[in-house]
Amino acid sequence: MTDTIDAVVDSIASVAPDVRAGLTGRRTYDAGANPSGDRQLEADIYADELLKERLLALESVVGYASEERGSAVGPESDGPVPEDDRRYVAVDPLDGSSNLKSNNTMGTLFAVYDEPLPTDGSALLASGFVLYGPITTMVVAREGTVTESVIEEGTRRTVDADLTLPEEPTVYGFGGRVPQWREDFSEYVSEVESELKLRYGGAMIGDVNQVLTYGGIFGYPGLRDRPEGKLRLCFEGHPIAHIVETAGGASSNGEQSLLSLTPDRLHERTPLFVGNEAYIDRLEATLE
Ligand code: FDP
Repeated sequence: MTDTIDAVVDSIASVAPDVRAGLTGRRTYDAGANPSGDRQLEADIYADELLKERLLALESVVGYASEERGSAVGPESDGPVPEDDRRYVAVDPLDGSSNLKSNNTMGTLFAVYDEPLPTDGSALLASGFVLYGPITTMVVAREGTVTESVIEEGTRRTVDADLTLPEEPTVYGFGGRVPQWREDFSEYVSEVESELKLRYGGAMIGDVNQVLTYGGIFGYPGLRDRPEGKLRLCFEGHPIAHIVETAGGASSNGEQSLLSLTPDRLHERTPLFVGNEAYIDRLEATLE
């Protein structure tokens, strides 16, 4: 199992410089929309193709699901992979890609499962993300540990072998337009904003990485006009919950851990909250 996960992580690290280099010149919207109805940038499609090719070239990866595709795809020729060795990878090729136009942070998010998607959070073996910030970093959660590396020429150099959430939280960021927030959520936010400092950049990975670095809470709530929220359980909810929970924090859809949820559909959305446990507990206690 570890070998396959290593291969997936190495493969994503090695493709990261190509994804990053390909962003220049792909900042315009393509004619299409992804299965969730979001407009696609040329960069979304480019990153998705690169990741699909590299990941499906790995022997044990028999399924590739992406936020940019309607359904999961497999390798062109089926190798004789024993059932126990089969791995299924879910990828958000460019999370926060609307930040490309304004040249702000975004990233690539992935999760490795031992069951075909959609499936529940307990089938997650590893998860992680690449962050295309001023430098390119990678955070990976597996076997109870979160590591942070810097990616240099496609290779990882570990900078923190045991990343944990700081005990003293500092920052918060919440998505969605304020008039669309529900009253109970607004009540919670007014408490949080008197205690923590606002940091919202518009790319979930960038905003969650601030929480991992400084402690606090990130959330994209269910809205009055969109009770299911914006973010997707398989591609964003499960992996980010797995990373934050492994780093000693907590996750929630407002009621329970995101890892305890089983999606019915590949592109199902969910309200999403991650951060220090005390803030998640208070959130769950405040939301009706
Ligand atoms: P984007 O649409 O740019 O891909 O995945 C969806 C996402 O970004 C998240 O990364 C981000 O947290 C959220 O949407 C931002 O939504 P708002 O524009 O509503 O703030």
